[in-house]
Amino acid sequence: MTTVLKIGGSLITDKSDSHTIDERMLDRVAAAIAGADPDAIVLVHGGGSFGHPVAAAHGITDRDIVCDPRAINAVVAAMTTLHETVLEVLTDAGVPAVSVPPRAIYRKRTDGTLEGSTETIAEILAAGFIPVLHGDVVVHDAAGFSVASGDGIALHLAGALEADRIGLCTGVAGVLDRDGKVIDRIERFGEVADAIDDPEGTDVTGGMARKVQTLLEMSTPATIFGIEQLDTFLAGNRPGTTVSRA
Ligand code: IP8
Repeated sequence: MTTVLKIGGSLITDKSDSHTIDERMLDRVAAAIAGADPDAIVLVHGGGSFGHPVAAAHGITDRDIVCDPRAINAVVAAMTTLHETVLEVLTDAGVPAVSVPPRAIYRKRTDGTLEGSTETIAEILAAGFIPVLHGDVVVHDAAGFSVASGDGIALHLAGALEADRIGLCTGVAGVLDRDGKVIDRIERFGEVADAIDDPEGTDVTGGMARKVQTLLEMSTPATIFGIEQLDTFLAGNRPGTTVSRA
C-alpha cells in the first residue's frame, strides 16, 4: 500500500513570521510518521514562511514565470533551508527519509500540469526509504521557471505511483465552512466555493480553495485533516474532509 502524504507548510512553519519553523509541530509530524506502519510513504512538504514570502518578493507564483536566475535561486535557497531541517528532524525521529529535489525531475507544461519521471522515486521506496519532496520552482515550457506547489507534486506522485491513499495534513482540521465547522465531504467545488476562506499569510499557490480544486481533478479520493488526526490517517482512516469527485 502506497501513501502520499503532503505536510502543509503552514503547519510546520509560522506563516506570520518569515523563515520560522514551528519546531513543536515538526516534531509531532516526525513522531507520527516514525510510528506509522504503511508499507510505503512518500512525503511532500510545502513552503510555509520560507518559500512563499521569497517567491512573492520575486514575483514568482504558480501562474507567473520568471527568468531571473537570482530570483529562481533565492526561492531554491529558502526551500532548501526548510527542507534540510525537515530531513534532520525526520531522520532524528528514526524515519528513513531521503531528499528528492523536485526541480531535478519535474517540468511544468503550459496548461499548468506537471510532467516528470517517478521511476527513481519508486526505486527509493522499493529500497525501504521514504522519499521527501517539497514545493519548488521548476522549469516551465514557456522558457522560465514557475512555482510547483507541494499539492501539485503530491497529486502527480499519487497518480504516477498509483498510490492507494493521499492525505494532506494542514494547519486546520479539514476544510472549514464559514462557521468553522469541518466539511465532511466535498464532491464539487461549487458546493463550497463561498465557504472557503482565503489563506492566511503570503501564499503564492492559492491556499485551500486551489487545494480543493486540484484534488477534485484526481480519481483517488484525498483526505484533508489537521495534526490531531495525523495518527488516525496513517492508521488507515479518513479523518477531516474527504475530497472526491462525484
Ligand atoms: O506550500 C510552494 O509549495 P506549497 C513552494 O505546497 C514555494 O504551495 C516554492 C513557494
